[in-house]
Amino acid sequence: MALTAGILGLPNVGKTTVFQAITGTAAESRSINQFSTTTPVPGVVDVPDDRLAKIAEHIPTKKIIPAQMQITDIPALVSGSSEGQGMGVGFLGAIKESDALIHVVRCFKNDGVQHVSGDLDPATDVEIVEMELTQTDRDTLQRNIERVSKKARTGDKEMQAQLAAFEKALAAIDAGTLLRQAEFTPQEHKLLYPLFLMTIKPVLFLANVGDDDQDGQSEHVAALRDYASRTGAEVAHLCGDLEAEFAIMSPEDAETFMADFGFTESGLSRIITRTFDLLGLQTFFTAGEKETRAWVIQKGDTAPIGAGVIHTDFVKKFVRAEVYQFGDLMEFHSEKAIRDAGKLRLEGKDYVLQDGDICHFLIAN
Ligand SMILES: Nc1nc2c(ncn2[C@@H]2O[C@H](COP(=O)(O)OP(=O)(O)O)[C@@H](O)[C@H]2O)c(=O)[nH]1
Ligand SMILES: [Mg+2]
Repeated sequence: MALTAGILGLPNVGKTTVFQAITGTAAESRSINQFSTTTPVPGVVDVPDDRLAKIAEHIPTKKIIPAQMQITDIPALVSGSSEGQGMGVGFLGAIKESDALIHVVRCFKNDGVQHVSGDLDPATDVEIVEMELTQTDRDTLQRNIERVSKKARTGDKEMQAQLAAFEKALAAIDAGTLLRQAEFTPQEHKLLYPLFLMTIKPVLFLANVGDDDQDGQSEHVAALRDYASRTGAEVAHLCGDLEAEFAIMSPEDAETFMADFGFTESGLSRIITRTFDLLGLQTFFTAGEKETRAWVIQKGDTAPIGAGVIHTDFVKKFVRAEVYQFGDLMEFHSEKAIRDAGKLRLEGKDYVLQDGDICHFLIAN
């Protein structure tokens, strides 16, 4: 199952613009209307990684295939969404299904584009959204507490453990804590997971800045940074409008256009990399004559799970892996030299893959 980052936020903050910039799709469905995106739109993103081309310098290959990540453009949330205002509660499912959230916050001025509450006020905007998510989590927890209470009282140990975890989470919300800031044991996390709570998910606030603030130095972005550091979230900034234009141009045109606007580089790869990280993902490689490819795994995944990303059957048929690090290839320049230097490792099924591992899997017939 691939992990997904969901793009959410108030109406007209640039969610679809950012989605289109990140996925490199055409900017046709952008609109100045509220609720212009009415159903979740899934997309796929290539994860930029300089290491692929460097691997290919030493191990010639016919094809380079980057890692991919899933991303969803989620319809807007408004104040009262948890009670059915705006698009109603239907889209909340798309947030629940996201493993991490990119919360787009409007930090650009544009008189032609209506702002939901009139003024530009990122910190308040963010609180409106998080209040809705919190309210939904509270409802979910209350419902589930009710569900397990009776069985817990009859002495069912499993239900008692669930009840304790749910009550702890509800108490945190009642104390004004966002669930992503509350401390849960791995066991509690496991019990809470099936509830798909929203405020427990990792968040990247994406300040959508105007082209007059490419470096994200405005007071609006500063206010957002302050809020994020108080609530255990991260912040990045992007000029969504321009990046969406660059994303669909030829590389040459994009370069000229970017130079015109004083851009030295696109901010997109930074955002994609941070999102990849936020999802707890990492990359290992396979390298050969036919193709050199980056594969996506979760941090902590073992070698058979990594092999299973290549082909489901490989999980069971995994025998062992030959592994070396990207850095070894940069130092020794060939697999033979790596082997001669004693750097090529044989790893078994308990081996935990590391970011930047280059692997050959031995698979049973
Ligand atoms: N000036 C400016 N306008 C933007 C920017 N990002 C989005 N917009 C405009 O804001 C409007 C709403 O954008 P959209 O992506 O549809 O917002 P959504 O409702 O959050 O999906 C569109 O007219 C965009 O062109 C930006 O960075 N700067
Ligand atoms: Mg939209």
